[in-house]
Amino acid sequence: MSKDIYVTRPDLPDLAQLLPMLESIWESRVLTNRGPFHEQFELALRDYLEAPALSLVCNGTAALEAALAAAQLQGEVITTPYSFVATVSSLVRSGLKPVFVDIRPDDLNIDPALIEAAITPQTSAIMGVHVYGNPCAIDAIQAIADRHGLTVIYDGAHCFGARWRGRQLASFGDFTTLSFHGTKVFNTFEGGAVICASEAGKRAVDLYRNFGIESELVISMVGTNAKLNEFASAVGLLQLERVEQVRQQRAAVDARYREGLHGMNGVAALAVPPQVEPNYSYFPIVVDPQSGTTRDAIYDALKAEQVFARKYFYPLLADLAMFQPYLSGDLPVARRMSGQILCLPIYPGLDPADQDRILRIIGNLAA
Ligand code: T4K
Repeated sequence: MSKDIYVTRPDLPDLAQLLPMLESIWESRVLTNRGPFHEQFELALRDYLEAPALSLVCNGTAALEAALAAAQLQGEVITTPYSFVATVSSLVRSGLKPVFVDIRPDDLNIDPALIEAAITPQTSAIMGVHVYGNPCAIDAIQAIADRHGLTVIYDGAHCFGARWRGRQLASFGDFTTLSFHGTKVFNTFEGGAVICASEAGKRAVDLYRNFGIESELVISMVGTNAKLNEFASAVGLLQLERVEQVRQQRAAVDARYREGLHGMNGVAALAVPPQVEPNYSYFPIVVDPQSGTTRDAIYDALKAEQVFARKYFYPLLADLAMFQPYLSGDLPVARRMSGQILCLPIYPGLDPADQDRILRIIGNLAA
């Protein structure tokens, strides 16, 4: 019987390298609150990501909420229905009203041509998601934001290390949030960061993540506890050394899938947009239901062979009961694509023989 294969398998640094770092934590007893590994990791990450300013936080959801708080938004935020639930729940938890705008079928990101029609006097920001690490229409979104005086926030949970026009994708917008969850292309077990266009933005995130505490006697904003601890920071420092190696290993998996899918009937890999250097964080395929097979049939066939692909992102966020109050208008592209998408396993060390088996299972249905 073959082993279970999941959509991802976390990549870990060498334990022998981590142990001395743990010893130093045990020695110092500095566990959190901007310890030495935190400070080192924050600077190293800022440099690696070519970020104007960066604050570490404890996960990608906290990063979203910190960015929203730092931007001091009110009213409505235009966003996408095609994402992980945290994107929209962070808006609602921050007292903001999500306004859903449909996506483009080619990259599954918010459609800039539809944004302006959704702007009202209550709109304060546009929040796009660089889904699977593919860039939103950055220039078009910025132009709209400039015309209407809106803040631009990107949920960059998928975009670690991806580049667009030679520049780190995470470095665009007023704020970009990152996730270092165990399932992500760069993980610190749990973790995240907010990249800020300004030092003032970083100061606000720094305050927010530490209860709004300025000094022992001054607490100046309603904040939370969203700090990254020393263990995660030590892991992050080691992971940074491995980014390029991991990217290359993922690239090989990506290439093998693309070659194997070539010529299959009704099943295609999502294309990499122009001017993008991918991070290979996900491997989404799009299944054309007119072709005789369906996304769900492929999902089920893989599952029967202990391959656990994932329907990221189905169901559509706008269809979740808790977000129904915010649904206005139709979202035909997002609804259609969320029924056609399937993310195949991709991670360093995925056995090529297992990949070929996955391709054979798909090929049997997409003949
Ligand atoms: N914005 C976007 C666009 C996001 O995609 C996410 C997170 C966020 C914001 C929020 O960031 P965080 O607050 O999470 O930092 C997973 C992840 O939990 C979530 O981080 C991620 N997006 C989302 C797309 O996927 P699940 O519920 O599908 O994860 P789970 O536990 O089913 O894991 C998938 C597979 O990975 C498992 O079947 C086995 C493997 N796995 C997982 C974990 C956690 C392991 O082998 N080891 C592990 O430790 O949500």
